[in-house]
Amino acid sequence: MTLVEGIVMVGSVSAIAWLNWYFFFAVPKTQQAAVDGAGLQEALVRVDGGYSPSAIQVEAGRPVRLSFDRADTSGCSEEVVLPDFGIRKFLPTGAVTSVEFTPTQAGTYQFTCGMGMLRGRLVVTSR
Ligand SMILES: [Cu+2]
Repeated sequence: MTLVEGIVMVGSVSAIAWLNWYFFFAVPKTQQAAVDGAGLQEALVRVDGGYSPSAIQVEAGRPVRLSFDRADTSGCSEEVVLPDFGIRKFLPTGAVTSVEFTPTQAGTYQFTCGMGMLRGRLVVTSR
């Protein structure tokens, strides 16, 4: 094996290890949604190769507005899906698109891109 081949191999192995860690073990930072005077729970999620923040905490029984600010142009992120709330929405690049719903049950609900590759979580706590 040449030196270059060795470097490529070590590089590939560490890239694969990092990807596995990133997708399966990284604990997303949970952000508490802001609550306005009317009780609406709002969070702004940046969409740029992933969701940031990727975990949002809200309370059950109050309306939620998630606003997705899509910065990237990859086809992957052009849709956001919240299957538990029956929501599938197109996100134009460079725009903020909001979805509104009211979670009634505490639990953890996923939101994903149209293909289920990008993932975020909505953590619903009981009041
Ligand atoms: Cu995707």
